Amino acid sequence: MDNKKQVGVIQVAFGLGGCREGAELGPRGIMEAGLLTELERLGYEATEVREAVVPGKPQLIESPAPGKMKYEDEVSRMSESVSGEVASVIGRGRLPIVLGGDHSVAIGSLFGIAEARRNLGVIWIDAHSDLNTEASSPSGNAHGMPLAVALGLAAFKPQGRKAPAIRKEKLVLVAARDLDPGEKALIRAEGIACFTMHDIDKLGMKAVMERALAIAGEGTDGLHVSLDMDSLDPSEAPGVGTPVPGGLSFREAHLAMELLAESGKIASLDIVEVNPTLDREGKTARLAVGLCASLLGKTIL
Ligand code: 6HN
Ligand code: MN
Ligand code: MN
Ligand code: MN
Repeated sequence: MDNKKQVGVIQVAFGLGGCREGAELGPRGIMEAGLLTELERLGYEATEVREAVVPGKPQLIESPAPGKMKYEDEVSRMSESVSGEVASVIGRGRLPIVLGGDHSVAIGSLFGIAEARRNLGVIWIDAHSDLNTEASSPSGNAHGMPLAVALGLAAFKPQGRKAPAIRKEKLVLVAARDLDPGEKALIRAEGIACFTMHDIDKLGMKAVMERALAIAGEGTDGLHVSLDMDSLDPSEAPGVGTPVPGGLSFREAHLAMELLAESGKIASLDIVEVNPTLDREGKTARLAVGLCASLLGKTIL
């Protein structure tokens, strides 16, 4: 596996895939909460910081068409830049950390990573399943669609990239509690592993992560963790665009990261949906940094 002591941070200041303004300020919020200092403390050297090229809001905003992704062109250009940055960070033996931005930035990371690792395992930690296609989406928002795009189920295809980027057998959803009807039907029909909050309540996070690792971690050549900060309970992570009550506690989220770190299989990471304009004095951004540290090997003792 790659030299794990070098990382590349890719800032993606993009929020047009979500429904509220402010997610585009997420990367800056996370950096200001001390991500680089924390990485240095963990022994990561010469961390490289890059910025994806992201389009702003278009002058002329098309009226949203049913069955179409909102800001499709902007999402397309953003994805192209992010996947290029991610592929180049991996190409130089570094572990990519993609800072969102809304969760549509993961379209870029998944397609970029897939270039290097065709046999990718994915752990998606999120209140939502982000499996909407343009047809099933209630909102048209791209941040509800990245997994459908990566699985090759959506009409939207990233330019010049081979879909699917991931395999449904090697995808695990964790912390789900707000699924749209089309998403539920898809999870059942495709047999996608989904550990809901109900499962976490019943089994405990340790058992859930062991099962998740058995599904996504075995027979794959590296694990991608996509951490949507709305997986946490809004009392811990108020600064997100689509909060859903009944989420992960502070310790459940850290334990998940610690167990993933112990697996030794983590090859890439997204931290998304931090919205500093909705945050309370940087609480969500600081939690994001703490969780990233736990995932990259920080232990209590
Ligand atoms: N996220 N399922 C809803 C939708 O609009 O498709 C919410 C999606 C939220 C996406 O938080 O990354
Ligand atoms: Mn999400
Ligand atoms: Mn979410
Ligand atoms: Mn919903």
